[in-house]
Amino acid sequence: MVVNSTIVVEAGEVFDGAGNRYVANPETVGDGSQKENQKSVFRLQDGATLKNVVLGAPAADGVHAYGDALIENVVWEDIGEDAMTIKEEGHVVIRGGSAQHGSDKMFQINAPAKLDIINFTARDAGKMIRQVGGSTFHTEVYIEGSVITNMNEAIFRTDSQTSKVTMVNTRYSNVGEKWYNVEHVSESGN
Ligand code: DGU
Ligand code: CA
Ligand code: CA
Ligand code: CA
Repeated sequence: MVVNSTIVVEAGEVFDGAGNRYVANPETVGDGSQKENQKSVFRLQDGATLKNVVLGAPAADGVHAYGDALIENVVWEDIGEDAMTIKEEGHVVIRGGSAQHGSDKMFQINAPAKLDIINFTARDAGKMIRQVGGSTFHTEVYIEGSVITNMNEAIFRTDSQTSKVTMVNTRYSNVGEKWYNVEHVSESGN
């Protein structure tokens, strides 16, 4: 279906897309280019769940999370400006699903957060995870049971000396520097 204005998943609610494909109206939401200020296809309020959704092209500015969120079995067929942005402090869990074809970022962290990525397939982007440039807040990234291929720059890039990444039981290849400026890395079983 064509999304003409951002779909808001209210606090604590579950949006189950039942496997349907959602594409942005390029005129009103965003064309999926690298232009900033596109709107998101989905906006997740605190405690929202988004599941069983396919984001087709154009995917505009993807998914915006405002607080805690569960993003389960969501497939980005062609990442837009980016795939998912943490806009407000919270704990965001991405479980299952995949994302591909990003010109630059896949997951963008713009507020202090925990981001867990479990059983996810990430391929073909600039970097998988970026903490907003120049920020020094503390973020914790946890990656488990995932497959990561073809990142030009890194899996995680940050400018914060306190941010951490843990990666376990994950297969990866051709991921650039892997950890770009990350001071605290813990890995096992990869
Ligand atoms: O270059 O503000 O990529 O949320 C700085 C920009 C950048 C953000 C970010 C986002 O940090 O636009 O899409
Ligand atoms: Ca951006
Ligand atoms: Ca793309
Ligand atoms: Ca963006």
